[in-house]
Parts: sequence; C-alpha cells; structure tokens
Amino acid sequence: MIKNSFRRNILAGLAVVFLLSSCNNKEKMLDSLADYNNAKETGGYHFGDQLTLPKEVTDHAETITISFGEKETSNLTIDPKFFTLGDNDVTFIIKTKSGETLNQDATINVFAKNPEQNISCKIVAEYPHDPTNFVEGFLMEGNTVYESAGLDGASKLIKYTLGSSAPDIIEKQPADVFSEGCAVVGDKIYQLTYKNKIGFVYDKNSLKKLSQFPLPNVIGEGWGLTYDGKNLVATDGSKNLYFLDVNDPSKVVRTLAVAGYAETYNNINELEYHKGFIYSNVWHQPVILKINPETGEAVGKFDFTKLTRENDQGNSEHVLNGIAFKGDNMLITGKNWSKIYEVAFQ
Ligand SMILES: [Ca+2]
Repeated sequence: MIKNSFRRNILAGLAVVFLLSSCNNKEKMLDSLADYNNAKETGGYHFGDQLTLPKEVTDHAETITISFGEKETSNLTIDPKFFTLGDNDVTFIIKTKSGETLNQDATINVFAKNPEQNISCKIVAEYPHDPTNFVEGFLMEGNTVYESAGLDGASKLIKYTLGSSAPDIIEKQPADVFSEGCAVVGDKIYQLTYKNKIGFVYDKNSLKKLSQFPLPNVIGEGWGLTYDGKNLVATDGSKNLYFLDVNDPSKVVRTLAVAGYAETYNNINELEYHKGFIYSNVWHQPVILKINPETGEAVGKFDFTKLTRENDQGNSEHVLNGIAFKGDNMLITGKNWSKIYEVAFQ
C-alpha cells in the first residue's frame, strides 16, 4: 500500500511538472512570437523574405500555419501569391509538440521586393490645356484627347484634338454630379463619379450618355479609371487598385494594394494602363508611379516636382492629375494646368 501510494504521488508530481513546463513553454512561445511580430511590424518585410521565427517557437512547434482571410499557408515566405502589399492582418496557428493548438493575431507589413527605379524623362513637346478644367480623367486615342473634368456644377466630359484649345464636343453633367476618372473600352467611355456612387457609360463618338451603373460598395469614392484590355481598373483614394468586370463594373474582380520598397502609397489617383504596366499619380505628390499590375509593386517612379511647381500657381489643389500615352511617350497635365506635356522616357 505504502509503495503504491508513493508511486501514485510520484506520478502525480511528474504530471504537475509536465503541465507546468507545458504552460511555461506555451507562454514563452506566445510571448516570443508577439515580441518578434511587434519588432518586425515597423520595418516590415519585402516580397521574397523569409519569416525567421524565434527559437522558442520553432523548438516546440510541430507545425506553424499562417491564416489570412480565407487563405492559409505553412510556407513561411512572403510570397505575393499569399500576402498583399501593406498590412496583412494574419493569425498564426501553432500546433505544439505536446499536442496543443495556439493562436496569435499579428500584422505583417509587406513592401515591394526592390526599390522603385527613378525613371528620367525629358519634355519633347507642349500643348495647350484649358486651365478651367479640374482634370479627373485624361486619356488619348489617335490624336483625340478624352477628358473628364470634375467639381460640382462644372463637371463635364470633353473630347478635343491634341494641340487644339477648343473641344469638339462637350457633354455637361447635372450640377449635383462630380465627374471623376474615365476610360475608353471599344466604342464606349466609362466614367466614375466622386461621391454620387454611380458611374456612366457614353458613346465614344457622340459623348451621348448611354447608361449608368452603381459603383461597387467597397469603393468609397470614385477617383481614377483605366482599362487594361480585360478589366476596368479604378481607384478610390486608398492604396488599392480595384479591377472591375467590364461587363458589369459594379463587380470587383480583384483588389490590389500598391506599395514601394519602403512605403505604401495611399491616394492612388489618375491612372493609365500602357504595355503591361499601370501608371498612376498620387494625390498631392508630384510623382507618377509605374506599377506591376500582378503584384501591386511600384517598380518605377517619375519625379515631376519642377513641372508641378511651374503649373500649380501656388494653389496646393492644382495637382498633377492626368496621364495618357501618345505612342510610347507620356502625356501629363494637372488640375487647372494650362499645358499638356509630352515626355519621352530616357
Ligand atoms: Ca489616364
């Protein structure tokens, strides 16, 4: 009896020691994981980086899974197939060697794999631009410029020949509609509105309004618009590009955040798709980004500080906001600018 009771006590004692050490390990794992994630949050990761989790975690983990939205991965690499640029609010799911499952939330900040290349260019031509136009949408086809001008009471869609200062056709909006970005698809022009939550479709030749569509709920405000040959691509003043179904632009097909090597770009604005890349200016910044539409990485950057200073007349709202292409040269203008510049890349 004495022997049995002694044995029972020893077994109970061992179980307590085991439980205590298991609890201890569990706390250590969660604490060290939290410390690691907090330390990494500011500097972030770049696409291709490995997550090098602390030894306290890896020593006691059977499996480590990261869950993000409806996706899960056990590959601890910052892979664009799984992570998006900017904030990823993830949950770490750790199965310990002692059979427990631990969960911990974390924010994983992701930036582009490589620094943005500074692309230099030179002005090769200048054309007139109506300085009363608060440009929100700007594109060119052949020699014809299509332009959407904003503001309540002054919104309109116009078309004119590059070099001319008088429009061929003006289609005015009702006073309560604030026009935004526009894009040509076949014989139609699609146009967003700022806060009216609708978009319009026009006949490209006559600029007569054909129909309207509701903006997707996720788009807070209509900003820029372009067409990549498959989808309409819209911005709403956030860091996101929204790829819309061209047959039903109220449907978002894909959302992509935009970031460079060291920063996320918010206020992505007027857009232009050209030969596999999306070009976008950034509201209140005199820059144009060249964006990889597969990953959202800003791979290149144009600095138009000097042109913006020459054209904004000291008004901080007269920002660079118009990108079009004339062959492989870029046309740029801005809100209330009196010129359109043709620039060649160098
Ligand atoms: Ca454009």
